Amino acid sequence: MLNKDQIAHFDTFGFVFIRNLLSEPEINELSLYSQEIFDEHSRNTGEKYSQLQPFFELNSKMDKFVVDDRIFNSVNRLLGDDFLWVGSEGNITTKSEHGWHPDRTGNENQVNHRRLKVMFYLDQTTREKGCLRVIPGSHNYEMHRDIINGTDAPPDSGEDADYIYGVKGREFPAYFVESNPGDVLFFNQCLWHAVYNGFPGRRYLAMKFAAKPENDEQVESLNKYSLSMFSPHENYLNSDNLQIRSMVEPVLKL
Ligand SMILES: O=C(O)CCC(=O)C(=O)O
Repeated sequence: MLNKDQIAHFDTFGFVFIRNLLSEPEINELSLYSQEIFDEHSRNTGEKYSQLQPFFELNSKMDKFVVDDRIFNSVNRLLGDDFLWVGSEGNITTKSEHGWHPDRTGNENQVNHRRLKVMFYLDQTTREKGCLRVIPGSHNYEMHRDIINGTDAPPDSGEDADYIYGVKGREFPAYFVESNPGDVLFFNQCLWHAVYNGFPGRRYLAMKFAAKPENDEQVESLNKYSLSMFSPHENYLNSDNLQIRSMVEPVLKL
């Protein structure tokens, strides 16, 4: 579980990156189960690269990672009680660049609604080779909006930015999340982030969560960005695991 300093890091900078959260056998197991899902998708569609959503929900062998204390209790610490399952992704990427963007934006009330992505990079990534870059603190509303106004993307277009304050995206000062298999990134989805120097076959998985929404505007934003969460996967709705059901059943009452 995250300690006090790690929580403070997340609160201030909008992310916390935990090295070696999963042991080598654990990450090998997660990679193996993920590959089973990717391979089945390839067999069914002929596609070599994939962006699959849902992902963890598809294979019950993955449940243990979702409810693992180091993950589940950390999410609880970051989002508070009664947090919700939003969904999950498995990606084999091809693009070498994914310009600057936040996954979620909106007004102050919506940006302050905590939505969290827990990311597992299955391949090593470095500054020169496709690591995620984040702008620390850019989940804070004022900075979040300032950056929107400082990019070359049309305001509120949702488009990725090539320039921020006139600086070319790949040159913009950032924190480089250089990841080795087993490292886990917890990040606020309002944080500005980008990827440069990506390579084909780069794999990452993500679990997505939201704090219990406190008002209609926050529910509206969940509807806008995460409509599929309102129809939770049947494997989760019918799960024997109480922790899994605790994250999906309340969604049906929103
Ligand atoms: O490819 C990655 O590492 C992250 C992609 C991204 O920007 C996102 O998931 O929002």
